[in-house]
Amino acid sequence: MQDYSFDLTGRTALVTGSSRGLGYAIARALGHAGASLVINGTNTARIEESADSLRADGLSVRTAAFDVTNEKSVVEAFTTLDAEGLKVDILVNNAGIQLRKPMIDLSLEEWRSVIDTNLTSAFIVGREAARRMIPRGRGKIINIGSLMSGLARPTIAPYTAAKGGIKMLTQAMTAEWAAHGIQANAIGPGYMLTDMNQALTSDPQFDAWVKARTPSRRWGKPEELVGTAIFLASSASDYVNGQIIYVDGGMSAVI
Ligand code: GCO
Repeated sequence: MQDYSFDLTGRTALVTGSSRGLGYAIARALGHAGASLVINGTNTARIEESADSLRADGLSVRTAAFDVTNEKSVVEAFTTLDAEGLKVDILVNNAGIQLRKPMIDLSLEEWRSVIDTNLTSAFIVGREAARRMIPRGRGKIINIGSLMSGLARPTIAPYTAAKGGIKMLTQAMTAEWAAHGIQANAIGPGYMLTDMNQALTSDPQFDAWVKARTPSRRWGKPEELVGTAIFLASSASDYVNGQIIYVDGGMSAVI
């Protein structure tokens, strides 16, 4: 009988941008579901610290410090994992930044830094992972999109464009890789209580707007997103492909 469980035992998961926030929460949950972890970031000290706290939780963790926007360092990181016989079965493209500024005041460099980190990175890291998953005939790719994969608000244009791109990149991955046994899907977090949203949660007006605009009348907690990640990383989602699952308290469903 084919295993359609949520058990990730024997699988290895690479989560980009996983030293804190949503990435850390997702990595921790995949670890507790049985996966061995490769956590990533650019700040070596910070990912070592995060790795230690995950190991203290009894999880098997390896760190991989590389810049997801730098093609050479991504290729080198995967070559190092290959040399150690480490196969990435599950890739979570989570690394991302936010920049809040009216578009007319935005420089091309600022635009490009957000697009590179939030979109191009998923192509670069996704391509390296798929080059290894395709010969194995199986693999899971989970791209972290956003409510902004389908909706916009003022002052976050590059982020919105990148997250919209993530939704369609996910579908493009499905179009090219599903026949090789890869499932590529996305998650669209709503307004979550993360460091990235610190400036918003501490703004009483914005806080009130989120609570009024969200059908669940509250912000989401990172832990409320990880179940969806485990589902999309496991055999339970073997026939789910090219989808985005919004975890947003109903915000994208209701005007
Ligand atoms: C903002 C926030 C959002 C959230 C999230 C919502 O400035 O509106 O940063 O972009 O982070 O993406 O899904």
